[in-house]
Amino acid sequence: MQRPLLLSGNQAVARGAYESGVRFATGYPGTPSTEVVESLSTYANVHATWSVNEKVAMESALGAALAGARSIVAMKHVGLNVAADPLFSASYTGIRAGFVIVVGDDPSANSSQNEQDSRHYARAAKLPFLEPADSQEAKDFVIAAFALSERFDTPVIIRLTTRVCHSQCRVSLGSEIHPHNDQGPFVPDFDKYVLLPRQAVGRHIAIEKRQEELAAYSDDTDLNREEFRDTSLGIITSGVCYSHVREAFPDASVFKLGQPYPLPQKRMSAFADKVDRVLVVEELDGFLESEIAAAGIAVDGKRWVPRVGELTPQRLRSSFDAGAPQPIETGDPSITPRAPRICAGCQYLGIYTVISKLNLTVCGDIGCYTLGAFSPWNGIDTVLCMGASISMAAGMEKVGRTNGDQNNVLAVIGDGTFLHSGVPALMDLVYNQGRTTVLILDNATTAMTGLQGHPGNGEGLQGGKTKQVDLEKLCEAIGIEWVEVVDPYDMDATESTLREAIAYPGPSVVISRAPCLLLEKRAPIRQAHVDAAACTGCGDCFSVGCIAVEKYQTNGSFVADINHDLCVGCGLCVQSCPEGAIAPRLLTDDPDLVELSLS
Ligand SMILES: Cc1ncc(C[n+]2csc(CCOP(=O)(O)OP(=O)(O)O)c2C)c(N)n1
Repeated sequence: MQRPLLLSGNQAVARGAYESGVRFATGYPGTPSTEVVESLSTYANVHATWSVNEKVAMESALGAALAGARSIVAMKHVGLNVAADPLFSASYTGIRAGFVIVVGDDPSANSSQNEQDSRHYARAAKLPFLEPADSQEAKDFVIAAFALSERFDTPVIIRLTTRVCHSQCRVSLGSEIHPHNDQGPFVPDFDKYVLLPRQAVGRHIAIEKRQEELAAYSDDTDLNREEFRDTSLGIITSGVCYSHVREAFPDASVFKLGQPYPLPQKRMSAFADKVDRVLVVEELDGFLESEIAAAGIAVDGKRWVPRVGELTPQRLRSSFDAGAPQPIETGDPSITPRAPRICAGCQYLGIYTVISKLNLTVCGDIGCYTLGAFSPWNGIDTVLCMGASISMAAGMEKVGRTNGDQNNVLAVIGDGTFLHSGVPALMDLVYNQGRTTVLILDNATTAMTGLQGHPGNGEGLQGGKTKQVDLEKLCEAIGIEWVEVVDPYDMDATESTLREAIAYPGPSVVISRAPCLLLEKRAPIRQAHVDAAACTGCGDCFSVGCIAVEKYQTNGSFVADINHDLCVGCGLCVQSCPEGAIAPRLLTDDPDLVELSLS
């Protein structure tokens, strides 16, 4: 018997998959679920990959399940939108070996563009979902999900929320790894796997029957649990809210749902009969509340449980006492708030300093570069979802966002996001004869979610180089006839190339290429220094927005100074100073490094 381990919910999901004998794991990075696939990549006998996007991930994991190997796919909530098309049809094909879909919801949108509630997908696609409350359950429920998947021939969703994904708890490990449930090679089954219209209707009948069987199972399973205490108040809840309920209402009776969908209707009615008043406590939408009310059980919930933002025991209790949703708690006043900032010396500093001079409407996208929307650049006008920059810019352009003979809409997109969902948008731009300029920020990684590999850098998840996509050739193959690569640390050259691209009477692509500084952490070879006597305090260097450039007061006026704990010697502030008061200074006399610093 192994000792218990302290695991995050994500690591525990991975462990549960490993103990279930999972053979194929894939997904797409995104907070809060990134570490599921990352952890799985460290286990022996698990083939783990990052897919290019969530739709591809869902399809390849289903393919592996149909080919007889237990498979798991993980993504964040908005990723499930991207994968929604195969999700709905995977419900119809069913599985051969167990197939588990992990989705991480993000109440309070800590790292997301919305607060959507993925539970609606389970109902819409007629799939069961399990909702663990902590890391131990995360591991145990994944094992249960594989069994459920194979018993009912269905994909099973594990729904997590940020707090469960990232909190660490003691997890008792399985004493032995379950043997691989290898179902052998793919066996054709035309009526099941070839979803043509007639087959689809046949499968729909089967899925409705499966729903009834799953509902009966939900009434039976010990994944759902009644806890009777004081019966004047009965609370129905699931996931992390269970812990909040136990803390805020320690005496209340609780029906804890581990398999909230389909609902255990009979047991729920019996629970309601035994308590005086039934409350439903859930984060985000009133999903359970409407399901339970539709089953004819009188409940109370979203009248006072907040729909917006994460719950805490305190917020839950104060909302209950007030009889109305209370606002999201603000942070601890003794902690100074720290806004997310672009790293010192990042290529994006130079890019947004240039963009802010061009007087363009900028359709942005999702990645570290979204931070260009903030001061001092105010360099982005729209952010919607991954890949939307190019298509939104194309739409704006079509209805006249042009200025004489110059298009004044720019799409800005990272290399990872371009490969995720920007490529079809670029193809559409060419096909529909747009003339938008697309700026691809190639930093050779998926920086925002933790430096994952993607086809643009050709780095595989389990080590080793794979094939690398050539972005210039890809754009040319799509039909872009004007493609230029710029060095973002040369702001003058970047500006003139962008101006040329914008004036070009056709679609154009500028690729800004410089590796993310976090890829290769090394001591700087040179750093910027300010000659305080020459600094006039004009503030032009602050417009670069580098956190290493600081203001300090001397004789009643402000001058610039460089924080040498942060400066990486990128030279952008040097270029921004009209007085020549900032200069690079070498930190080494090693001739090889000196040459490197000049190249
Ligand atoms: C559909 C979807 N999947 C995943 C994410 C999480 N996510 C945010 S930004 C990003 C990729 C950023 O990579 P890149 O475009 O290369 O920009 P970088 O952060 O490197 O600047 C991802 C995966 C998301 N927001 N939406």
